[in-house]
Amino acid sequence: MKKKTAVEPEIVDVETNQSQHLRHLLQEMLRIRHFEDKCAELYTEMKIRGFLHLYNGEEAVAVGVMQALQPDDAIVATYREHGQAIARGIAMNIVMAEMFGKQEGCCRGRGGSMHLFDQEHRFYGGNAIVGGGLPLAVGLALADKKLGRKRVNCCFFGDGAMAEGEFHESMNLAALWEVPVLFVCENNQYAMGTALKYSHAVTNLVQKADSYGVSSASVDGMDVLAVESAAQEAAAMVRDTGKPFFLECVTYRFRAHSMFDPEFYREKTEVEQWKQRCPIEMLTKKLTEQGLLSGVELAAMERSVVVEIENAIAFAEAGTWEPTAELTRFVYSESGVGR
Ligand SMILES: Cc1ncc(C[n+]2csc(CCOP(=O)(O)OP(=O)(O)O)c2C)c(N)n1
Ligand SMILES: [Mg+2]
Repeated sequence: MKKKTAVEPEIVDVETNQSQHLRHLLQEMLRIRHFEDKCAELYTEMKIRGFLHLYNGEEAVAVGVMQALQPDDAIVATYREHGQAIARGIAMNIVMAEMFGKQEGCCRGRGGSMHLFDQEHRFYGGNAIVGGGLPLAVGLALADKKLGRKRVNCCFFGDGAMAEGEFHESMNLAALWEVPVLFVCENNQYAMGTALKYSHAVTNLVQKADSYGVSSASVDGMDVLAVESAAQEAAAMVRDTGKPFFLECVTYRFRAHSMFDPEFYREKTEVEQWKQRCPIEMLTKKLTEQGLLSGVELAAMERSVVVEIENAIAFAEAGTWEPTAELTRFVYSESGVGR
């Protein structure tokens, strides 16, 4: 047998790496989709309480953007953030336990669906206030600038947030101070029951970034590969220049705004039309046509996702409620206290 020497170059099969990566993207989107569908069921069973906003249809945005981020980068999200948390790598067990309100959750069950937070993953929430994450991201970016750290602070927010004062103040300061924020607008065309055209005088959203002198791009948010490549370019620009960038991802939510929404404001045919461009189905089709995914592989992928979710539910069910004696803990900050 030929002995391998230290100087022999590694044979890297680029083709295999690429196809593995594509399958990884598909798997990540499937994990989010199934997680969300299960959460809807658990909500009707009253295992999950409070408000619940699901991400079905928008998976390509979180998964695509997350590929461009490094472990040191920070993420700020909205109340529709399960997808970002899962794609960032926060264990599904921990996310599910948080949804159940159990102590084993990432916020000891005190945050729930809308307030997922995880220090280790630099995941700064989960925010119930529309536009509330925007100034936080600018603050995080200002800290990076002051400390001379080349990091990206990625802020996800909805089209509705762009009608809020906080969006305009944050864009203005980010541009003025030249701080590294990647603004990612998830334009799903609606803010609750209000279509974009009823709340924005100018519906071309990138124009708003242009008006602050912030570089921008708009991408098909149903195409995970397009999102990934736009996000790679945008994140590289933010990291290299230390300046903000605005990325609009045009997407659509397949489910209602929250669990209390009869959806009187949109036609079923419109929803069906968007479902024709389901990000998961589009990538599955692409991989299958290119011979990179067989039916057996897809079934195995789906099975592993189902098992992961079942395990997460079992973990959450077996979790503990925080004792009432601890009710006032964390009301004031306690330094050095872990999760
Ligand atoms: C400051 C503030 N105003 C109003 C609300 C009520 N509210 C909750 S979600 C929402 C719509 C936001 O839409 P968008 O930003 O497009 O996000 P999406 O739900 O579409 O992901 C509104 C108005 C709120 N939570 N915070
Ligand atoms: Mg919206």
